[in-house]
Amino acid sequence: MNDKKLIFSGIQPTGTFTLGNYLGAVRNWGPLQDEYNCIYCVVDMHAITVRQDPAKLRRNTLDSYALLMACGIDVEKSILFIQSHVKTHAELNWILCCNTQFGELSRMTQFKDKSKRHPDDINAGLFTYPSLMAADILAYNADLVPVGADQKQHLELARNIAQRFNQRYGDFFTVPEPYIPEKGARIMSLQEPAKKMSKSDDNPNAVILILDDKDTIIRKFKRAVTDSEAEVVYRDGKDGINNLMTIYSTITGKDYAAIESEFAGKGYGDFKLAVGEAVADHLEPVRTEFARLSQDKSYLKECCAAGAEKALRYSQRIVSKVYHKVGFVDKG
Ligand code: ATP
Ligand code: LTN
Repeated sequence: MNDKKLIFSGIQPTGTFTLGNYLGAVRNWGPLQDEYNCIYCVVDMHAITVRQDPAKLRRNTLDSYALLMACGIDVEKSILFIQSHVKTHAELNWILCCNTQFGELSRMTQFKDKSKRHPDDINAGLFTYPSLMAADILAYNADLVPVGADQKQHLELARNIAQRFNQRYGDFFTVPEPYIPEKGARIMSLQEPAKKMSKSDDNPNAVILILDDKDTIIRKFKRAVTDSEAEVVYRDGKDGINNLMTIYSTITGKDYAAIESEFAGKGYGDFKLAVGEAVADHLEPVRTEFARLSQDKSYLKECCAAGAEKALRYSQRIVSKVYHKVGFVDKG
């Protein structure tokens, strides 16, 4: 490759992407392609840390791949692949698991949250999820990882794992930096604005899916939980309105002051409608492109195969060196 810095990021195929996934992560991935070497991954191995229906997971994985393309990832510029297609992730995961502490994993808030949500299936994969995420990143020696704010803790752990490995075996891994957007890094649920918007929320009204049609998007925004005042201002304690203002600001590029004056003297109804329309119009091209791409399954599969081959070639070199460093006998 060239001397540009390397970006790596991943998204779970646990359903259609939400507006949170889009604004916090995926929307930023496309524009990075010109300045960096980019590697993006649909992390199906992470998805099975919670129970998945196999047929649905298969469908969601290919759909997620197509959605990433529809959101602007160009398979000619970036490497785009499915995690389970590239065996180096699982191989490096084991070694990194042996360099991750039980105590570190126990402190992960995502593990605590998901254990609470699935008390009957607190499996070892859910616990070691962050080691696999570190393997995804370190298998390419990525410099930067663009994610939403909720992934900051996992990334800190990936950095610690890299540093620990480097101390034990000699400097080898690049210690990756998080790349978190200033605005949109934490989009909240429309129904419980103190909670993050999440793909796996059971309440469909809490979540805008990026493939929702215009009427659905507007309806969901109209029902968004706000407060009993009637002032469109960004202020502590107004979680619902703050969230809508963040969404509107991220989509339109207007700052909070401009939004406040645009809606001065108007009610929440007008504001919610404006947010809904702006979001729906912004997402329209993504929906159209997804519909086009998802009709051509054989093209998608070709892209997946080509992406996996490139990812394997790249990561194999790094993981072979790791095997040697930890003392595994070379195959010769
Ligand atoms: P799940 O509900 O299945 O755990 P999720 O919606 O949290 O999934 P992930 O696949 O875990 O989504 O995350 C993909 C990317 O989207 C990550 O970079 C994550 O930080 C980002 N992201 C997820 N939710 C939000 C949100 N509400 N606001 C901003 N970014 C988000
Ligand atoms: N844990 C991430 C998904 C993920 C990821 C990664 C993100 C898996 N591997 C590597 C960045 C880099 C999440 O979004 N929940």
